[in-house]
Amino acid sequence: MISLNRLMGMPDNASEHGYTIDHMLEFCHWFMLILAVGWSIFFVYTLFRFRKGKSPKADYYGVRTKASTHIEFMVVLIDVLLLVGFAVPLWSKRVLHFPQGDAVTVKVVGQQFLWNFHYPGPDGVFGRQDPGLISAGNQLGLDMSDPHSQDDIVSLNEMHVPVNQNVILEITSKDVIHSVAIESMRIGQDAIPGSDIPIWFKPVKIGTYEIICAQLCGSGHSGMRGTIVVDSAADYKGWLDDMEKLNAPAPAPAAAASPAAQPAPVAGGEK
Ligand SMILES: [Cu+2]
Repeated sequence: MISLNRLMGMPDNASEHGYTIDHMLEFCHWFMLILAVGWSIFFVYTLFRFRKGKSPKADYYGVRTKASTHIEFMVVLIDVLLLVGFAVPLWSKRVLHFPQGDAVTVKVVGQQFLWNFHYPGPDGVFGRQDPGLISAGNQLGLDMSDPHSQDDIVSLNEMHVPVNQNVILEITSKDVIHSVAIESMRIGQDAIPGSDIPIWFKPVKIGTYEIICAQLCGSGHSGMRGTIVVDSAADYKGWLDDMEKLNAPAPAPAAAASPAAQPAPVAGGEK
């Protein structure tokens, strides 16, 4: 059967739950197509049926038949079914049943015009942050005096996640409202300053996919793109190890040689 989702340019699904959304969208597209064709035929029919020579005097009530009442009832019934039977249960599963245990948690911080992806590092604890410490080399204001901050990993515009493992994204923004949209994972969520909003998914296909900002956020909005790389478990670990080395604080120089030594910038923080 022809896939209307694909004809309309939807990228292939790469998440565990995505097929349920695809089924619903596919059904909606076919339903809308049938409605559009049906109403178009009806419209052409009315042009002939109520032409000038045949038309009765215009009134406020029109012509009602049993068939038109049945069609209206069917449309309402299908709309209610879509909402109550599909959309609400799907949505409640996304927001009420978060995975526990082994999920990978990544903080996603939007800013004009890039994405910061913040990992807790080997200790599994996100380090303390302080907006007062934000600088060109420390985009997230990590407080390096906190031991938990020292192994944190920050990646710009590139997020890595392991395949077949639940991923929780905690989404926020540093400036204006942005919106994380990962179409291949069939998820999206606004990034709102002052709010940490979690969403989750389970990637099931290794590959590289696009992350876009879906909320007009300023002159560089169209360039606010990132990538999500779904790795095998081994590749994911390799990437984390590489990033850890890149993010590691530089060895403290001799006090006499450089009295004004600053904490090392987080990786990629100079873009
Ligand atoms: Cu944006």
